[in-house]
Amino acid sequence: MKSIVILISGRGSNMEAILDAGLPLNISAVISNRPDAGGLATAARHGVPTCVVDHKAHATRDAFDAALAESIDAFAPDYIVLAGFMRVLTEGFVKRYPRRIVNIHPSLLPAFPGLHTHRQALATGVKIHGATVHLVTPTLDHGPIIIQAAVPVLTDDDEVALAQRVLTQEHCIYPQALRWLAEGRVRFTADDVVEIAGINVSSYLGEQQLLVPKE
Ligand code: NHR
Ligand code: GAR
Repeated sequence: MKSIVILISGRGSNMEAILDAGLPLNISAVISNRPDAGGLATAARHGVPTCVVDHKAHATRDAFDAALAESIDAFAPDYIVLAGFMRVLTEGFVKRYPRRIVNIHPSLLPAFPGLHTHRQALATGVKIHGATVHLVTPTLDHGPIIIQAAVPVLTDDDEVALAQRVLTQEHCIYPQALRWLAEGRVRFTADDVVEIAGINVSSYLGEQQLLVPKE
């Protein structure tokens, strides 16, 4: 069975969805860059080893990423799973784990990379928003896309309401993406586009119910 290490910075609801999904994966550890991350207690409750690599204890991004890599490598995971992990990783770190770092980003990439995606979506006036699971490359939020989920933006939405609607979908698509990785179904075309062996992802997405309000 393949193994993963999950990196978090906060609440850890995506991490918990992954722990609860019964995936055919060994979850070797949860690592947080913040000692006060709520997700650490949740991981411990699930019996998963935890550790903290505090970015504030390191003078540079290179020093933090070196310490993070050392902690990760002790578990020798197949994949590194970013679940609400809030530190941009250096090119050196990303290149150490080619196609082995996965992230969930709360927008329909390539729209709204970076931070405050729900605020960006509301300010732009998009009517459809969502979340993306992708592989991490040195360019922030630009790696090959594994799965996406869409939600409607409703007239009365504020950032909190929209974030909650997206988060519900995140908890569904992240375990699904990791199941495909666990099963060895994730392939890449010559252009680095992801294909899922044996699954038509479009039909999978077609099962989602977008709410279209009546007149
Ligand atoms: N690193 C690389 N190289 N590539 C990606 O695609 C990455 C990454 C590291 C994290 C997650 C990401 C997201 O899904 C992610 C993807 C943090 C920031 C950020 O600006 C941006 C994007 C993401 C995560 N962080 C600030 C920083 O200075 C700190 C913000 C904070 O601590 O609250 O690192 O959106
Ligand atoms: C999630 O919405 C995740 O997509 C997002 O932060 C939230 C973390 O929640 N990630 C980013 O914004 C990365 N920059 P969680 O800790 O409860 O999973």
